[in-house]
Amino acid sequence: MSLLPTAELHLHIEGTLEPELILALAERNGIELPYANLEDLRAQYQFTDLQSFLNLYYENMAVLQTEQDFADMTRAYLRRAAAAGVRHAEVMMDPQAHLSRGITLETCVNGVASALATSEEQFGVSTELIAAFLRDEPAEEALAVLENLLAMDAPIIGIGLDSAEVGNPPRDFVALYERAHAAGLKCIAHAGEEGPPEYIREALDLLKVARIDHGIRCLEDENLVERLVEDQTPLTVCPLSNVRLRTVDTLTDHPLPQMLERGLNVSVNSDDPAYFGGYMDENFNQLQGTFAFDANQLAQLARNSVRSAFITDARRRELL
Ligand code: ES4
Ligand code: ZN
Repeated sequence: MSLLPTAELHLHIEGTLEPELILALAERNGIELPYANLEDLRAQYQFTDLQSFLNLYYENMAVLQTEQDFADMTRAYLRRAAAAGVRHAEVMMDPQAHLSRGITLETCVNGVASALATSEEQFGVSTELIAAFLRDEPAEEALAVLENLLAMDAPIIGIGLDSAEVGNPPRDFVALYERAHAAGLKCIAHAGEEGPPEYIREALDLLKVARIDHGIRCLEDENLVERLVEDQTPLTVCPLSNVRLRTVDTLTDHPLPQMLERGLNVSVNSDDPAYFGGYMDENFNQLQGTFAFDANQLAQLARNSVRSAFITDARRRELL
């Protein structure tokens, strides 16, 4: 299958840390990992739900110590994304996951941002950076980190909300999002991945987000679906992620075809590709193998990603 030119809108840069790079950075930084070798590490990648993945995801971040580490991880993603047909990437990072380990905001932000800055020239992939906040940590902490990002004039275009969803509803983060809106930042949030449709409503009504990350559980609420169709709210769906985190049983059971059919503005994204079995191209390949989408459906998915991106109309025209 030929590669579709796409925008990747739902991507956690820490989720692109491949096992080989984890071991190389551990070696470079003299960090002891609880795994003897690559095979041992790879054996950990069997998840039962979101939390079981997050445990390993946060643990593996221990190897990220210097700006160079963050830049190397980011550059590896951009190279791979370009090979997967991605032409524009909006990259989330989790500053709190690094601050809590004693890594400064400057180290993690500048490291990621330095690789993003050369991406268009190096890989033909335009980029934006989004700071995501951990919903299973106190909202006051998130707000303090946002203030620090603003004070250092961090090159972020927006904010997101991620980590363990159930029990950590959007309504707890109203002050954070009010601050972000006032600062002119774009606002997105994970909702309806493991959490109920009500969380999608809260993200829209209380946080006033422009996009929903995942959103697949909207299908349980007919009124919500109608609203999302009417407003053409972008839903950044991650098929391989949903399978690996057992949100759906198998790819065959994934609601993406149904979502497309209903006229929802859905795009395909890789989420944490080093953990979930594939980058953008592999997501499309497996969707194609499972659902045999026709050219129109494939083009619609690619077009949805471009029209939902935080880019200028000029760049949008280049990509459409
Ligand atoms: C995440 Cl798949 C997913 N869901 C929520 N938070 C996350 N952080 C990284 N990947
Ligand atoms: Zn995600």
